[in-house]
Amino acid sequence: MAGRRGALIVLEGVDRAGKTTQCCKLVEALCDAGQRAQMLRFPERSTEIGKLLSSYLEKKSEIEAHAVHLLFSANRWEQVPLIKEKLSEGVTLVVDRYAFSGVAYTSAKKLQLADAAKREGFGCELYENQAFQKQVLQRFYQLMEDPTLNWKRWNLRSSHSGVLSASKFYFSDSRCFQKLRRSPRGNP
Ligand code: 2DT
Repeated sequence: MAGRRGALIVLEGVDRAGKTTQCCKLVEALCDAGQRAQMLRFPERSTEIGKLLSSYLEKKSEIEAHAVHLLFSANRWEQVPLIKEKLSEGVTLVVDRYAFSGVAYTSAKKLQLADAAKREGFGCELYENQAFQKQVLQRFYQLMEDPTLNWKRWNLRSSHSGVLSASKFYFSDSRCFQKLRRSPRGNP
């Protein structure tokens, strides 16, 4: 009998919301519970496309807005074989940003998360300014209103929100997160 597929768990939110920390904790907790779990993050900056994105985000190069959106998408697609392989092996993947960031950030390109702005490092990268982050947060709220998407939301800190989605695109079931029903979308 074929083994069970892993779950694809996506953590989304604005910059400095604490997604990376929560992803690490989740992977650790899953592994402690005897599950096979690994973390991925997007953009994945190690690839050629990822390097272009990194340079863009670090304000070292300029890329036209439509083109950069497609590069973010391509950066996810190039990881799809790996994602499919891992999930089919039964590894649960905890993903730090995915296609929802693509939607939220691209659609927010016009600008108060005062607390986030105060944190160390805020302002180093292209999108790290308060007004833009506010727009992004509004886009995430709009995405969360879609009843066909299976979002779970929790407050990481008093004024920050994280959003968690389970996508059906690459997994069929989840042992650890049975409450997370499949969502009908999840395109890279
Ligand atoms: P990190 O600081 O989490 O590395 O994110 N972004 C990300 C987009 O604009 N579109 C996308 O599709 C994705 C995945 C969000 C770097 C920045 O990249 C943005 C913040």
